[in-house]
Amino acid sequence: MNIIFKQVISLCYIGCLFFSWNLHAQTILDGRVSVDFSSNWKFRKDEASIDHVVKQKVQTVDLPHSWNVDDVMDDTPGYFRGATQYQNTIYWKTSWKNKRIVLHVGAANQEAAIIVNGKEIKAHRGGYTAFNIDITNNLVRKENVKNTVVIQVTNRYNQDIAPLSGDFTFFGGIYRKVFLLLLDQIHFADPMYGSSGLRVNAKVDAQANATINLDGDIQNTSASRQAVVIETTLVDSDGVTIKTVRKKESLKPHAYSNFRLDLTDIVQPRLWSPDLPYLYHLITRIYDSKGSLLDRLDNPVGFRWFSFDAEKGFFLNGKALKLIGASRHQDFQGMGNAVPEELQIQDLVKLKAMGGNFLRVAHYPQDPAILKACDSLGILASVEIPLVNEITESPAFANHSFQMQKEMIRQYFNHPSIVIWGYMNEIFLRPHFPKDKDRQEKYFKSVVSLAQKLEALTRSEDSSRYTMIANHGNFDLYHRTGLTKIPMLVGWNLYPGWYGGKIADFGKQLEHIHQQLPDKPLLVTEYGADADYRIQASKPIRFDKSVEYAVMYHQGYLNEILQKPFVSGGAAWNLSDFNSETREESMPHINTKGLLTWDRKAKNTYFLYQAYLKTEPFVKIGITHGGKWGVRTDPGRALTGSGWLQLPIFSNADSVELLLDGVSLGVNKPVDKMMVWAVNLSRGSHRVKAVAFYEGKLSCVDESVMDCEVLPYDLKKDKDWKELRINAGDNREYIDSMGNRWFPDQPYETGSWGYIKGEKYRMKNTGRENLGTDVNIRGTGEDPLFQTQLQGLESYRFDLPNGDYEIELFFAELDGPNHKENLLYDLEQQGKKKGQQSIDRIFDIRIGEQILAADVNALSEVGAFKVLHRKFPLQVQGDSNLTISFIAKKGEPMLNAIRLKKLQINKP
Ligand code: GCB
Repeated sequence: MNIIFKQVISLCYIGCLFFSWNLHAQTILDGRVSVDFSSNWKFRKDEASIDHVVKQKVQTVDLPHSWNVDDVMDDTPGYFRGATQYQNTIYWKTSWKNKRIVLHVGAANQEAAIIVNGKEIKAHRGGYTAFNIDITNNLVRKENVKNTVVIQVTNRYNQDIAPLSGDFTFFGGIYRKVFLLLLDQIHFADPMYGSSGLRVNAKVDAQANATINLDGDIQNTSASRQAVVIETTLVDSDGVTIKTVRKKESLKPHAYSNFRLDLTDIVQPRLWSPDLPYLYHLITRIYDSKGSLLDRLDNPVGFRWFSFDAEKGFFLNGKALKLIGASRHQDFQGMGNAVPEELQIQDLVKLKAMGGNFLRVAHYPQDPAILKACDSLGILASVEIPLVNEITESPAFANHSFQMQKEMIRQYFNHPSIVIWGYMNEIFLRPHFPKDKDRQEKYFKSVVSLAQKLEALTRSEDSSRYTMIANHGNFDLYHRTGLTKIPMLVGWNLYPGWYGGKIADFGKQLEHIHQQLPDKPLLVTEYGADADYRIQASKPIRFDKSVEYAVMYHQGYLNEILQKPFVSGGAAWNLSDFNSETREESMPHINTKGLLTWDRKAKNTYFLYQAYLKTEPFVKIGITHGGKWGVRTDPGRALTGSGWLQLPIFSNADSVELLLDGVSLGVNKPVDKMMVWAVNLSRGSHRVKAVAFYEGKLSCVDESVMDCEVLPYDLKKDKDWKELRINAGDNREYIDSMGNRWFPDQPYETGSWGYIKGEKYRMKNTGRENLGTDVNIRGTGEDPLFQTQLQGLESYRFDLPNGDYEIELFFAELDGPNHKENLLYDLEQQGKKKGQQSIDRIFDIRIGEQILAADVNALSEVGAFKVLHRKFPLQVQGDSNLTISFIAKKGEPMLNAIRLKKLQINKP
């Protein structure tokens, strides 16, 4: 590929200069130029891995790129984790004669080797930080001569590189952009850690005395000693110069030199805070002895001071501030981790719009654009390296961890939004040697010793921020091993009311931790509940994965976090749903704890946060997937085709008035920022309007059009129903990918419809609240519909008017051997075995004496965890009822879903 330098974006990964430059231009601008080298890479996979057939054809791809976008979503367990290569071409230009050409790779997961013209010149390990490699001497430096650059990348398991395991997908690829930096012989550079070479330490005290200590490295690649002037200028956001300092340096040939410049007596600077994230800029330049510019970098400067207090929480600029926000994973639906920057930044815009002031960048460093957005939006951040669940007790593992920690700190150092460096997450979740207690104690000691070293390293790299380790709820283990003593701040990932226990246990757990560690500042680094946006529950219970339960859960947690002064803050897990290939549950491969969906649509939990956190008036009528609401009739209402709906409304107002089709339904007061309004609705479309009042004054409104589907109770009297969709063996409603709502089933009542006999399927070997199985149902995306089941039913009866109908029956065998491991995070289930014996069942389906289907055996016909679908046209005559009988021949009959369509009603 010929690099066409039509447009050169100088990002310098810190500064942000925009200018155009043509490849054929004779002169190159002074200073550094950054050329986007992300297009037209020839990509191919190199070896077979797991059971995927590879050695694929060469594809042309642009960066960011990931090779796991599709295979993480298929029904085959695992995804390609192996070797690949990306190849591109650089045509040398004479105008580059005096330049150094540095390849800057934003991120390649997780091991990369750079080969230029057949020679390997650098390897980098670790998938979440950037690296630079000066390739000048490896290029054939003749006009228009082709140079080949190959980047070999593998995301294979490597026991020496973190993360070893985790509840997220290790997408392979060069998933951030690659740039060619065209630099002068003398330039800012970091010899080892991929940073720009500048570390800006801006300090301000309570009396508003501010200083900036600038620490930097310059590389002189020339063969002679060079006299230079280094100059740094602080400008305000309008570009007005506040202060400039400069110094002369004499740079040794072929060497790096360190320099320090201090800007003192910066009087009364404007402070940086979430409310007013005021940014200054520090522009640092190198000039040669004749005054020509050699290099220039821009860095944001935010003046702020902060502290964590074990009793009183977090303080910013002398004022208490509860840190509230979310953790973020970096993937996006249909893209893996290869997400354009503009889209990533939207996450931060959404976090800010939620009222959040804190981002936990979890569990690894993310695109610098994310931290840049935190700086400019006023979101405080913690960043960490991916030491998750476990370690390898090897010097290689430790050394890579140190390298990653240093890369993270140096590459992200200049972001004023960062207040915390983290380095371990739930590191005792997967303790090695479970059967050998003595050896396990040694393993714990290895972890503690690694933590001590990382702690020392972090403090020596940056004494201006706090250090943090995030632990899971096993307090005693972290406490007794001494891990809680090491960092300056301890993070806790707490899930009572989700994986086990009750929501109310959360507050008690916090009290307990605080009592045991009274001197240690505490942050709730994770809490969350699965919220599959397609599932709705009128009586939410733990682990039902309904959005309604998640709303209750977050409400309970927010109350505790906001009320307890010793809690510095909380980060909801997670800002958005994210991919975790090994997870199954209701939405296979997705962790649905997001406040936003995987493609970043708001769930009702997000609106709850807005109601809690926004300072301006806020009211929002809850939403439902696909915009259709489900209303259930009761016997008395059958004629009108109407029923009651529990409508959630989120608001920080004193009171809210609700209007339905222009008619007031009265005024209510939100409790804990929400209300669930029982609204009587008929089939069809309705306009609802919520009007919020503060101190008696109307302040804001929200309006919405509700499209209501009414579930008929009396199929004869209710003339307008067209289709009855039933989610058998389930209490929850499910909205399928076509936007159709499947209602919970009910036992048969005279004059209505329902099952006769039968019980809801429950997973065996589990103590958890369970609704059906948590195993992926293969060949369908509608898992929640088929994961539940009615077992041992005798018949399903509908009292119907005479006419023509179509009935569809869906069966899925939910027991049988499966590949699934217990979810590691579900601590209650550890040690319990998955993979039950198949149940042998055969049954006939009949209507009266007529056999609809004989010897139904889902296991032999389609196999376990797959859907068997049967459809029958039917005529109902005579006694006006349709009874579908399930006659057991072996085992118990079962039914997962049923759909009845009305085709034509006979005239009486
Ligand atoms: C945790 C982990 C996080 C998981 C989360 C969950 O404690 O730190 O990586 O994704 O729980 O959803 O179970």
